[in-house]
Amino acid sequence: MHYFSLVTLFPEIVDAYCAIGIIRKARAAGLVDIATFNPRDFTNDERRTVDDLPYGGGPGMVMQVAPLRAAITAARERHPGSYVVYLSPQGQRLEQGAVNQLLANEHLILVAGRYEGIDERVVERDIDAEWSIGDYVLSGGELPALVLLDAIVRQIPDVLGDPDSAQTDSFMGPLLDFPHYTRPDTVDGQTVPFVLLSGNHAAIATWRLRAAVSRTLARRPDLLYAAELDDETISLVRELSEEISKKAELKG
Ligand code: 4FL
Repeated sequence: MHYFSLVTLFPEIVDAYCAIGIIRKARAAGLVDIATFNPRDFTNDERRTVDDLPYGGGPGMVMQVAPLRAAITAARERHPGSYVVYLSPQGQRLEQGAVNQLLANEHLILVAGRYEGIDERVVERDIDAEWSIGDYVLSGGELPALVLLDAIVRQIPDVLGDPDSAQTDSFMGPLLDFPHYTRPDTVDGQTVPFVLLSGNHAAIATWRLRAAVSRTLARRPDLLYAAELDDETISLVRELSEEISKKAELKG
């Protein structure tokens, strides 16, 4: 069993997402246990205050230490081996490699903050790691926390019906995914590449690898430089990049 606790002022967002699709099935199968902790439930004042003005001035509000720390502490009590992740624009950029490593924790506590952020003393004392899902501004950390949760749950053995699909998706290898098609074979004059209808599995595998390399070269060449490639892929990269530079010479 993998335990996940999400610390959020908006548990409804988390509950809604986790009640559908792959995550719902993983919960029903007893593979994951997901709970939410709302800092507002750990306040003592009449107004259930969770934030206050920033020291030093400036716009917006900052989440206070006490309710947030109490929520994280309550989450820790669910299950030992807690590892606390704060989703924030100041974190390291999340990639598949980090997702796969985070999977090793028995109990992940994901802390979602509001945009102006949380009191830094929580980061200092209560947070083990800070991760960002990308360089853009959101209204809160709930979506990033769900992005991370979703990415991790998909990697838990037995969660996906087909054990191959976690392996063949983009970013599990060094290449982007190849294009996909389904019935009908012609729609509004658009056809499916003939080889995919041929039943020749070797030819299909070759076409798909070629399409994946060609796409990766065109859209994300950075992935190819970073990766260790097998010999077949290396020779395809050479061949297809020569094609691309010849086309560029003709145009230029
Ligand atoms: C968190 C953005 C992680 C990107 C607002 C509050 C954020 C975020 N990655 N924006 N948290």
